[in-house]
Amino acid sequence: MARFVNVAIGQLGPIARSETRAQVVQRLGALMRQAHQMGCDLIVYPELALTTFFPRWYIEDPNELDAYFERDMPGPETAPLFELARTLGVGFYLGYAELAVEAGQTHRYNTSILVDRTGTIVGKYRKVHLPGHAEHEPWRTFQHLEKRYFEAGKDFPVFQAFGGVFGMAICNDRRWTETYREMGVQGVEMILIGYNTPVHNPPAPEHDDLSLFHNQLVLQAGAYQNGTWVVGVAKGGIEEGVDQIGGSCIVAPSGEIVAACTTKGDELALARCDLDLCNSFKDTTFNFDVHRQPDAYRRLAERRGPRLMADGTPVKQAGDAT
Ligand code: CDT
Repeated sequence: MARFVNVAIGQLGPIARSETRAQVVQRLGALMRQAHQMGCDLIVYPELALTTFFPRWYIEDPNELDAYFERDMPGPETAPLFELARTLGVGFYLGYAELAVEAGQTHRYNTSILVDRTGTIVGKYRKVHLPGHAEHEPWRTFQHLEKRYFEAGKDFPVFQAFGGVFGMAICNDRRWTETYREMGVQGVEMILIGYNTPVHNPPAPEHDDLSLFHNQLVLQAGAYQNGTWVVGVAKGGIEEGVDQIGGSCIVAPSGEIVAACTTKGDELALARCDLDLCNSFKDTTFNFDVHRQPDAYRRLAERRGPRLMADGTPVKQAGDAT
């Protein structure tokens, strides 16, 4: 039996700092209703989809910072979205800032969840590749303080859902080959990725004109090289003075874009995704069991880069005293 999943991109335009959770959940619900009318099983929302992208500010008041985080999921303000999902029979991916108390300790993560058509959470992912910086850098036109506000997640789990194998990633994760491959070796068939990407990257303004190209490049390469569907969803437009790219799209396992948004506002784009299309790639060119050579890739897990081992100690160079 064919395994089709009707997927909707639920792209968002800017969320103002003053916008309440209730107002945002209304917007998410409106997109979900439209997606349902068009026969969708699943809608994918962006990273940190419940608030403005607050890591652009250096926030010193802990109460102000914590107000951007969810302590419960669903919580009082997000429960209506879960109820709507259950009523309509539409699942969703949602990115949000998570405040978790684990063994008496408070942790903060940049998180996404996968919710099935009964409104039940079937997967949670915590962002691994946190971009930006940890200290206030006033020279920047805006901050990118993810390394200050979040702890990094530890792995890339996959989940049985919607009749297939699903994985999640968040924004900067999509630029890293390892993100896709970690899920590829677990047989992933669809990877859902929300993002907030400013057009301008203060340390590398020479990349600004390439920001949409790089978005497509990594989503398409990740899909093809792992024989998986990839769904990338933006929060786009000018949010609190920062211009963020749109470019949300659904990429087939062939690497081809099969649906895309054309604006930088709240917008749906849809595709009927056949999960069995993955097999054409997973059974041939990218049959990992036949062709991968993990023994030749050991440095990937051992080293962080040319100079440091994964634990942060320096790489021993030939000739170094032992
Ligand atoms: N949110 C997020 O991860 N944004 C980063 C900005 C990095 S600047 C190149 C991204 O990778 O889009």
